[in-house]
Parts: sequence; C-alpha cells; structure tokens
Amino acid sequence: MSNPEFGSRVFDVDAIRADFPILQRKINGNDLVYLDNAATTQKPNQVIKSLVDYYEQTNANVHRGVHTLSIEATDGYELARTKVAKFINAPRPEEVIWTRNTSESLNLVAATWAEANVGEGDNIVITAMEHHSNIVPWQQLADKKGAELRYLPHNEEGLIELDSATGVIDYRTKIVAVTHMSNVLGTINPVAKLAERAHSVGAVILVDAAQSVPHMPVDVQALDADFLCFSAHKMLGPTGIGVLWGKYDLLEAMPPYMFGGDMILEVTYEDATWNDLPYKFEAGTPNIADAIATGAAVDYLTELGMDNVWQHEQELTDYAMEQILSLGSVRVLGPQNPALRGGVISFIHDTIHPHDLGTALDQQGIAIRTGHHCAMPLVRSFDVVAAARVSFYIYNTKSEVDAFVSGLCETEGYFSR
Ligand code: 7TS
Repeated sequence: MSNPEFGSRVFDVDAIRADFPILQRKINGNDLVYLDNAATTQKPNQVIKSLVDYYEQTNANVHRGVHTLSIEATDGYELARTKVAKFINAPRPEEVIWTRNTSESLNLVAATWAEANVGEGDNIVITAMEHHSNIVPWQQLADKKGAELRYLPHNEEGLIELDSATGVIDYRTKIVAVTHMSNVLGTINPVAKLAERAHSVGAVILVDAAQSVPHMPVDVQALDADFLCFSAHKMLGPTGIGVLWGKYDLLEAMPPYMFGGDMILEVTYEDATWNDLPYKFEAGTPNIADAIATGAAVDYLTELGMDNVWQHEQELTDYAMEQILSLGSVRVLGPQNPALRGGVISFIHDTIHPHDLGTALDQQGIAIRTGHHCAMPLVRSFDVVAAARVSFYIYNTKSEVDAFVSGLCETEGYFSR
C-alpha cells in the first residue's frame, strides 16, 4: 500500500457524494441536507470499507504478536500514523500520538507538559473563542498550580488583533493554547504570528486544529507549532480516535499520561521505565481499526487535495453568507469577510429561537446545529444563550445552501403567522 498522490482526483462533488451512503437517506420524507459538519462529518465508503476489511480480514492485537495477523495489524496501524504525519508535514511519525479525540489530546498536554512546566505565578494564555475542551483543562490546571489563565480578546468582527497580545503574552507565559479556526465564529487565527510571540518569551504554543486540519492545508512546521490536536471524526474518519502531534524533544521530555501495557520498556516489582515515542503515550490496546480507517480518511482527502477542499468550502461559504445576509433578519457572528473565515456560519435570528429553527428545518430534512456549540462564554458574550450554525464540507452543494435558505424563509413565514 502506498500513499495516494496529492490532488490526484478531480474535485467532482457529484462523484464525491456518491461515496457517502448516508446522503441517500430521507429525513422526514425529504433528502438529507447535512449542514452540521463542524460537529462531525459523514463517512465515505472507503472509510467504512476500511473498518469492515480490518475486522473481517486482519483483526489482531498490535506490537505483541509474531503471527501474520498481528504483523498485518501492526503494519496497518503504523502506516496510518505515517499518513497522518505526512498530512500535517510532521518531521517524524513518532511525533504523532493516537488519542480518543481533540479533547483527550488537549487534556494530555495539560496533564503532562503543563503539569511539569507551569508553576505558581505563571500564566496560561488562551483566546476568548475557545471550545470548552480548550478552556476547562486550563482552568483546572491554573487553579491547581496557582497560575493565571489569561484570555486574548477579539474585536467586534471576531478577529484577534496581534496588538492585543502585547501585555497578555509576557515573560511569565508558559503556554499559549489557541484554536486555529473557531467552531462558532469561523475565524482563522494568526497562529504562526502567535507562535512567534509565544516563542519570543520562551513559551510553547498549542494549536487546537479540530476545525482546521479537516478543511485546509495545515503544516505544523510552517506554523512553528509545538503541539497540535485534532479529531478524525471531523475529517471523514471514525469517532473515538484523534491525534496529538508534538515536537519530538517536548514529547520526549514529558511524563506519561496513562500507565499500563505497551507504554513501558521494563517493569520490575518496584519500578518501571518508559517506552520510546510514540508508545510512551499509548497505554493499553489502542484503537487499531479506527486508526487504520483514519489513514483511509487521510488518503481520501489527500487525493482530493486540501487546497481544493478549502476552495470548495470558500465558494460555498461566500455563497451562503451572501444569501443569509441578504435576508436582513439575521445577525451573523464572526467576520463577514469570507477571506478571513472558514466554512462555519453561526447566526442569530431576530425573532426565531435557534432551537425552533433547528426543529423546523429538521422537518425538511435539513440538519443544522443549535445551542452554545460548547463555547458558552463566547456565545454568551453576544448576549444570547444559543445560536444556530451551518457548517460545510466536501459533499455540500450550492443547491443545499438554497434549500437551507428557503427552509429558513419558510420557517419565518410560519412563525409570523
Ligand atoms: N476544539 C474545537 C475547535 C472543536 O470545534 C471541537 C468540537 C473540539 C475541540 C472537541 O472535539 P472532540 O472531537 O474532542 O469532541 N466541536 C464541536 C462542535 O462545534 N459541535 O460539536 C462538536
């Protein structure tokens, strides 16, 4: 098995749609229009088949058998790691740690690197637009260590201005943990510039790439990130598997997160020593099938080419933004300039509660997300407790945007009766 060639497949949305069995479903008698991709994406046949093939043909435990199945399972598991490393331009595959999801990756860094490196009087810097997964672990750590949790603010448009980092990131900052793309505002943050700032005061930078790696080319070396986290389920892969990437020397110096099988080199009745990277962070039987299927998801995206994925979503976002804003009855959160945002559009309707809108659209087969989007402080900063959100992926079309907008208009008509 070799890695597929980057951008070797023509970006043909009809052909892409044919790979996704779930898109054939009817919901409440209508064609499914799935616009909740920031929560999780649908899975193509190639990924589903990879899971079935694994359980039908290969299933065995990894790193411990001399028999054929165990060797095949190990090879598949490690090949998937190599594919992920290449996808994000990681210098070494050993820097890719399999976790359960972005949340676990973030918790791992907080519980190991930060536990060892953050002390009383130090500070941790995050933005005011983080997902709860990149807030709560830092609140807990700051509390435990007597450290300060600081927030980088954003302006009215939802953009972080680098000037605001001055005075927030200082010589007591140990870690800057920022989302690459906001799951509410769609804002793409200036991660490379923030990395420069962080490094200039001796801090490390962690990038929550849950919403960027699935949608745009991400190069950990170009960003000069120290840690980067994402989830397979938001990029065509299965649930229950995610990635923590870290610079080799940092990971090497970190204490383990969990203890048990596979993560040890030697155990005596008194003590233990730790295995090499990445196994030091992979205690117990790993999620073998889902790791291999993540490799299939990475192959799928690689064949499409991440530049093409990004361009497709930009076109849809542009189109949707224009339509939504022209209604005059909604407030879009985050940057209105499509060049500064990704394919996530959160909005508040003047009169219709997001949950009512979500329920009414579901009657028409249209799946959108409503609520606080696991970013309660951010959503509340707009003086609301909930917002509606549409988010796009490779299989969405302009006619689906039209269906959503006409569903919204129909709902407006219903509620104004
Ligand atoms: N960080 C960001 C920026 C996210 O958008 C999410 C999930 C996470 C972290 C956590 O990822 P997980 O795979 O560990 O759950 N975001 C969303 C969302 O916007 N709607 O549902 C989940």
